[in-house]
Amino acid sequence: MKTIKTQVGIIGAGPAGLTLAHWLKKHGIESVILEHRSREYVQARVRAGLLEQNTVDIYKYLGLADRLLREGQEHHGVYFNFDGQRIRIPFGELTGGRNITIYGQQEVVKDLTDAWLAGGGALYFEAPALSIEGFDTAHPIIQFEYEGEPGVIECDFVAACDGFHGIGRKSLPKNSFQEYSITYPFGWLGILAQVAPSSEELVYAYHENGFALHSLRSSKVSRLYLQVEDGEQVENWPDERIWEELSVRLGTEGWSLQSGPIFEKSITPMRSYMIDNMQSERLFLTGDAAHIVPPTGGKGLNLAVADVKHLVDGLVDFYQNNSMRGLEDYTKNALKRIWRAQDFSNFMTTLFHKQAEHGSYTYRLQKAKFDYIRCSKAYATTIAENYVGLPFEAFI
Ligand code: RFL
Ligand code: PHB
Repeated sequence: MKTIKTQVGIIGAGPAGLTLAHWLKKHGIESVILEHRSREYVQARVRAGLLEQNTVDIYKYLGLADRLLREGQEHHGVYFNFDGQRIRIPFGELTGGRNITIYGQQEVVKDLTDAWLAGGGALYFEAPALSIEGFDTAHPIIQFEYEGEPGVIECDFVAACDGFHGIGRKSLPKNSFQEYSITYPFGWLGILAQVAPSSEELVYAYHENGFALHSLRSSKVSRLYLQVEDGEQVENWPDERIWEELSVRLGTEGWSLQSGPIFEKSITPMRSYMIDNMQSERLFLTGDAAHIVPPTGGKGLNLAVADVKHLVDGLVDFYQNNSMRGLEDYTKNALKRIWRAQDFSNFMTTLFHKQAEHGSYTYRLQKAKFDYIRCSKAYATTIAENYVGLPFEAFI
């Protein structure tokens, strides 16, 4: 049996786990990461693209933003389309200069993994954590498997950064938290295509056929999404149908969508989920392990990084001042932003997705919101500040 001793045992090498490990290292706190999947699998997993200002600032502070700043694209505004009519929300003017950056999640994961391993960090791939025990004592352990052999991490604290399907949440004592969730009756079909983006900034569109989003990854790669029926199969969406539908839904006067070879295609269900207690004694959950939001506001990865900030604050307080105070307040500190993101993601989702008959009462409320954003700087400002991400001071 392999036994590893460390200060913080981290489960999951997604954005949350990797960011936590780097940030702890910056404060001289040791950690070991276990990752269920292979390095290739994790780095090929196509997901987020929108990084908030806070997230980029954190990676700059951690010295992990060289490639992000070189290859990521800073955006100063976003387009909203409604029934073919387009408006632009300018971030700089409405948020005092805060922006978003488009940079693929798998690139973030690659940069953080490379830097962690290059710095001699411990990270075991294909090493699933099987159980978390003794977190109600000062000596928790994580049982895991590696190369067919059982292993144990003995640590001071366990950080479950293991995503929505991980073991972290299942390990919390029953009745120690309340769950909140909504399942939306639609999903997103997402594609990556070898074609220059048709818009320099993102376009979110409501159309009577459903929602569409134009995003991008580079000057040669576009990322696009379509609202599809719940339970829809990728096989029903040949490339021509996807381009046709994107073109119709995103269409606006004087603008046309360029198409190209599609090299990634997948369908994601849309749901909101969260728990109101993300910790128990010496076990802490961060990121998707504790909450998920529909991707319409681009918040999931950013929330994961914000959770990590609060957990690092608590752990630093413990190791520097021998105080559990910051750790005890971890959930309380993280929850305010999580609820804000739940609300904003729900707002964006219900504003842009087709939920009822075109022309119905629900549709008219959506249109009334869009018309109000168009003419009210105050309304546009609340959207812009949520979209680029509120500063940490906003939640104190
Ligand atoms: P992850 O990324 O799921 O990582 C968890 C890791 O834990 C591993 N794991 C285990 N390891 C060891 N032992 C076990 N027992 C384990 N169980 C699980 C898993 O293999 C995995 O590697 O969670 P994390 O780190 O919390 O990060 C969260 C983000 O991945 C997620 O919120 C975002 O991708 C959401 N999201 C977006 N977020 C944004 O901020 N901006 C966006 O633009 C954005 N777009 C999106 C998105 C998510 C999408 N999908 C596919 C859900 C677009 C889409 C389509
Ligand atoms: C993406 O580029 O993948 C992306 C951008 C904005 C969103 C969701 C996803 O709201």
